[in-house]
Amino acid sequence: MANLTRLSFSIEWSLEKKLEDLVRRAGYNNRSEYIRDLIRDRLVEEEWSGEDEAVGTITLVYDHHARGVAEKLTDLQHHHHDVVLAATHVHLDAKLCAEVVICRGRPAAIRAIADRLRQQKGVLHGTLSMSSTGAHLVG
Ligand code: NI
Repeated sequence: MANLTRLSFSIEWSLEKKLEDLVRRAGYNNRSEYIRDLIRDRLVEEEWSGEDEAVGTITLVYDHHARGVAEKLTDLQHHHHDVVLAATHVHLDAKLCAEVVICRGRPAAIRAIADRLRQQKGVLHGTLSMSSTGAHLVG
C-alpha cells in the first residue's frame, strides 16, 4: 500500500482490550486495517450528513394483498425518477414482497423518499442504508 504513515497514540488499557475484541470479532487481520475502515466509515457519515450527493438503498417488505400498495410504491418511485436509479422486486412468498430501491441524490431527498415509501399502508418494514458516492474517499 502506497503512502503509508505510522501513527502512535494513547488509549486506556481497558479500551485497548475492547478494540482487540472488535477487531477479532469483525475478522480483521490487524488493528491498522480495522482503524482505517473506522475512519472511512466516519468520513462516509460526515459526507452524507452534508449537502453532497449520496447513494441510498431502501429495502421494503410489504404485503401485496394490501389494497393499492404495489401501485402506490411504483407511483412514488416514478414521481422521484430523478433520484430513483433502479428497483428490484422479489416475491418472498405467496403474500409478501421485498423491494430494493437504489437512489442517488441529496441525502435529504433520499431520506424523504424512503420515509414516504415506508409510510404506505401494507409496508411492514423499511430500512434505508446510506453510503457515499466515493468521491471523497479516493486519493
Ligand atoms: Ni411480489
